[in-house]
Amino acid sequence: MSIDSTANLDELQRLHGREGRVTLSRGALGEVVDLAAPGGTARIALQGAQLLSWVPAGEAEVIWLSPEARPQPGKSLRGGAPVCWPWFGPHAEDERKPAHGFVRGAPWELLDTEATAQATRARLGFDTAGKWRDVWPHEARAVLTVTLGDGLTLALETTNTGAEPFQLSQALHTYFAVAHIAETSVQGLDGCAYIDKVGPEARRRQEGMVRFDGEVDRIYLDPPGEVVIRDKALGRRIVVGASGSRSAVVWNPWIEKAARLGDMGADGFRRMLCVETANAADDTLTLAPGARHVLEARYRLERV
Ligand code: TA6
Repeated sequence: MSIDSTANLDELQRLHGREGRVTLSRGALGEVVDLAAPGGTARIALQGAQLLSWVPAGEAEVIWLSPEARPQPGKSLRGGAPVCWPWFGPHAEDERKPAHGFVRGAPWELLDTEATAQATRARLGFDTAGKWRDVWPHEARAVLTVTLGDGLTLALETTNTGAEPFQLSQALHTYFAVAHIAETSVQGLDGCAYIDKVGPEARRRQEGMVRFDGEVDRIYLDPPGEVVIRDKALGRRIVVGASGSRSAVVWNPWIEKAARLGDMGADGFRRMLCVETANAADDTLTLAPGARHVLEARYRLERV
């Protein structure tokens, strides 16, 4: 459902709004759903089902959004948590197809919302329903459930609604806010094999923590458990738990690539780090007709 009039926005608010917990609005970032719960607040854009903000109670923003983020139809905002689906990165056979699939800049439907004593939830859906056949010759439904409680959970469920199996690679491409990338490190990947995408593609093994003094673009294979962003300057850790995933992407574009991207803002690369919960590379799945798969990322913030 795309929202193209104030009346529709009012209608959505009537259907899905919840006093003090779920609010729909339209502003500079397009149509957004604001969630509030005792544990904090979150914001999701209806275009791309893109998480734009998560602020745990009493804390500073956890999600990085470029100061130059401007809504454009068909394109995700730079930052937040774009949904890369039904493929991650460049298309395997046809590089003219959009990178990271075709739903991150497309309108999603707000399916329902829920508020309990502890949590507020919104579910957004996207159905290929034949409409995307020239880009992707399969039929599938994606449902993203965003649950805001003490932490924040993104669960992306894919169902093969067609008659043929298809390959699925995907990522919850979350941009986290950090005080300074050079004082940030990532723990939990020591000993993991990874595909290094900077320069000629190569397979390597992580030794110790991931640190940043240049471009990093890696697909880690089989991370053993939680991946932790240690932000020394802010005195906090962002803990990323996952299920339905056997790969994690760590990305910072650094200076030149950030300049090439053109929408990162001055020095934006210093303030962000992507840790993406994925099914990518060796972790690409095959989904049989009727089969479903849930990729889940669970975030919590810890003070150190
Ligand atoms: O996940 C890392 C990555 O695939 C990088 O290679 C990088 O260029 C990035 O995502 C952002 O892609 P985008 O298409 O949003 O510019």
